[in-house]
Amino acid sequence: MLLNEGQGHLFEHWPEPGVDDDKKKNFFDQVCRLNSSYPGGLAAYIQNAKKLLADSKAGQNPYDGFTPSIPSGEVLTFGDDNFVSLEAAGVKEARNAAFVLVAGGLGERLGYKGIKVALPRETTTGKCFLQHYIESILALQEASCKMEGECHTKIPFAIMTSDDTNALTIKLLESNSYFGMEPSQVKILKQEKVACLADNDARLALDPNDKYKIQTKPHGHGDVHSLLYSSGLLEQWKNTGRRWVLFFQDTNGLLFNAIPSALGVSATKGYNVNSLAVPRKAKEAIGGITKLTHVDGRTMVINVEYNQLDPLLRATGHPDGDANCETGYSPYPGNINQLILELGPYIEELKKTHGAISEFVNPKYTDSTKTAFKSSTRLECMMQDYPKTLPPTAKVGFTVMDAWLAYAPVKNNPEDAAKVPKGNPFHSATSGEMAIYRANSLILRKAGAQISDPVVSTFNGQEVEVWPRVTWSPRWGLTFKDVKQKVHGNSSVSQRSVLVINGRNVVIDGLSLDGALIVNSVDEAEQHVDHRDTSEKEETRIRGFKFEKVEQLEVNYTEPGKHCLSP
Ligand code: UGB
Repeated sequence: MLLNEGQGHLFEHWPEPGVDDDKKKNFFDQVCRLNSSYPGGLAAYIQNAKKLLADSKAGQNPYDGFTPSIPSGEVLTFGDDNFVSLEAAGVKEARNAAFVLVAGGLGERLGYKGIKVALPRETTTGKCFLQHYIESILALQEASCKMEGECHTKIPFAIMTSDDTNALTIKLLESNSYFGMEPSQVKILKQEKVACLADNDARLALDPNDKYKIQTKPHGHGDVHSLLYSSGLLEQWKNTGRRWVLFFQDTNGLLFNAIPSALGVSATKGYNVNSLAVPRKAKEAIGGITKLTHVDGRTMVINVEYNQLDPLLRATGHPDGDANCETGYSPYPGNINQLILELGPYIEELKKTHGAISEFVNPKYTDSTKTAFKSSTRLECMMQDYPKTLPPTAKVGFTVMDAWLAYAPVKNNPEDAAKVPKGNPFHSATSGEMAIYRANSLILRKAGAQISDPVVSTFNGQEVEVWPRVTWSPRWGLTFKDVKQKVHGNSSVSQRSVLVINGRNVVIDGLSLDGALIVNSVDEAEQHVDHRDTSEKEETRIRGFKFEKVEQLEVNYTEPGKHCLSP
């Protein structure tokens, strides 16, 4: 097969039989892995690569023939009656859901060496992203089952890892007893890398350090579809009555604020595909959801990556390109890569495609003749491109929510974050943590509590609002209705306060907090940390501050019942 596909160069340097036989066997083992992990096998990979490389050389734009226009979708307003009823509908449906976390990326942009799901979501409690995600799924499971009067459902949770993240993800789960989830609920799917391409003829590149090894690189988060299909998980989920598959990314600490209502939208609108989106600042480094109309009449509502949206707009009669409109935002909502797919139609589609996703290639050429590459390249794919192969009858929608409520990813290192244009979000560890406190403070405010205004502070060159450090466990505040029922209007929290709420039945009544409840009460809560200070832990350096734990009041109730906490 390799010879048929023009890969004879891979064997040119091979010595006669009997020499290096073990290494040759390892070579074919790798070829087998590369062959079985790609829909259609390695031959299909090489053929797809030849076509995409030829298109790239010819300067063909994948959006040729398409005109972009502003799409229309569901726009939700946090806390209004519609939002509250959608949240209730979503919680009800949650017992029919399965969750999929794509966590194969290493976070090179963040400049953090560990796995991103092990990073603290916020440093008041120090709980990591993975713990928060699992606790959120368990809280949904508990609430959903309670609503339906049953208690058997276990919501499945799949995690896509890669060679870069697999061992550390498993270790994190095992050393923390799966954060309370039953181990059988969790399925790990490891994505394989794909072969690198050395030239325009799609000749596979050999590893510079090992002539019996094909060089490989990540294929992208789009692999999740073929892995779910080939693992048989989707059929298994269908057979146990699942109806929805919810995909999400590794470091968005606000995401679960949006899940109940977005799932409610999917269920009430009957969407086969529902993408979550937030208002997006022009040129912000997240994809824009766009309606594309082809000259042949086809239309689709799809994510257009940030680096392609601006040129596409300029080429189709919008001389300002990707620009903010009168609202101060781009008219193209920002894709936050949280997809809700209806399982039945999803399986039917994957039976046809086996999970293959539309791919792209991004070679860096040595010069304008485009004949040679600076370094090897590979095909890539993105999970949000799934709708590209769907028939026009598919119900594809999207749901827009406020960014303060739903989106605060941790992607950028301090230096890059500090260079983000003023007014655009930093998407750093610093802003990701501050966004949690801001969202929780705003939710408490909306529930009627008096929450002081934030102060503005600069950490690692990023000016952020510092709200009271309010954080709670998902079981306490899963939906706005839950929070509203548990917070009475006669409560207040000052800016310098820390409030950690754990436990489902805590009611906040008559609280006047100017200090720390459960965790730390400090004047200078955050100590500045320079990201170049190597004496600090890496996870602290990338956020630019740490808590000085001076004094704390922690109350543990071992018996249920009414307890009164006196000043
Ligand atoms: N990931 C994998 O699991 N495997 C891989 O091979 C690669 C990544 P990035 P990206 O929400 O801000 C996406 O690198 O791809 C996981 C959208 O394309 O953080 O640059 C990885 O672990 C973009 O439209 O993001 O941009 C992580 O969980 C916009 O929505 C996830 O995939 C943007 O995210 C995303 O990987 C955003």
